[in-house]
Amino acid sequence: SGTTLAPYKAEFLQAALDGGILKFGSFELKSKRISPYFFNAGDFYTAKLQSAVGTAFAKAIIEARTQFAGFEFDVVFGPAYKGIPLATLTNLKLGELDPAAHADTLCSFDRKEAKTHGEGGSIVGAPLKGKKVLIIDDVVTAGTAKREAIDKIRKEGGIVAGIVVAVDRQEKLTPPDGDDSKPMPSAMGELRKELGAPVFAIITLDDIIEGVKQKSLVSAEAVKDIEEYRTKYKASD
Ligand code: OMP
Repeated sequence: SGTTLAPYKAEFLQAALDGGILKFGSFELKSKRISPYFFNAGDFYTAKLQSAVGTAFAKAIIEARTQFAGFEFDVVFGPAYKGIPLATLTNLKLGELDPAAHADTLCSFDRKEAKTHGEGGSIVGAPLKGKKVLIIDDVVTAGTAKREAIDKIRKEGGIVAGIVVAVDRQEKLTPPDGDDSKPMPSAMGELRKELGAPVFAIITLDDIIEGVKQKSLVSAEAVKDIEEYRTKYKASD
């Protein structure tokens, strides 16, 4: 039952499971929610996994170019720290997979602390001024980390052309009164509305559940825990 994942999504999920990047257990998130799964993009540290993650981002972006009319960008930008290798690998693979469109696509990242000597500034790589910038990052839960990147890019004179992350956890935002039982939209959905630009992921929580069920890669108990978590925290959009 259910739909089959696109090959690039299934391959990415398999690589994340094989590499121990996607883990099952009990994890406290930045938001303090206790999650039965966690995706750690910092663990893509073998050549094979780096190739897999760069390829998956590049394919998701190439696919998105066919989906969203007018989606174009000059620079792929990775927010420090975890976004830095992700953006670099993505740009490398974009150029390899689609040289006609991406052989000259630019890449840059930010410093956590602005440098006051030498070349100075807080951006390393391609300058952002007047450029259309695609943000590449690991995971979106509440979207806080991505908002910081948007502010930084705008301060540098760049135009945010979109956001692509490895995993969209599809969780609802917490309302101001803290009542998590209320229906609420997702961080990805809110960012999409605010930017009026493509905001997408290689895989979503729905894809993860679909994929692990079809391949029986994960214990039935872990799948049940994740489905319960999805029911509890799933966003309304
Ligand atoms: P938000 O800024 O709330 O969207 O949280 C996203 C950040 O949380 C990521 O950039 C990670 O630092 C961390 N995180 C993960 O890396 N993987 C997960 O599966 C979940 C989180 C998280 O804490 O929500």
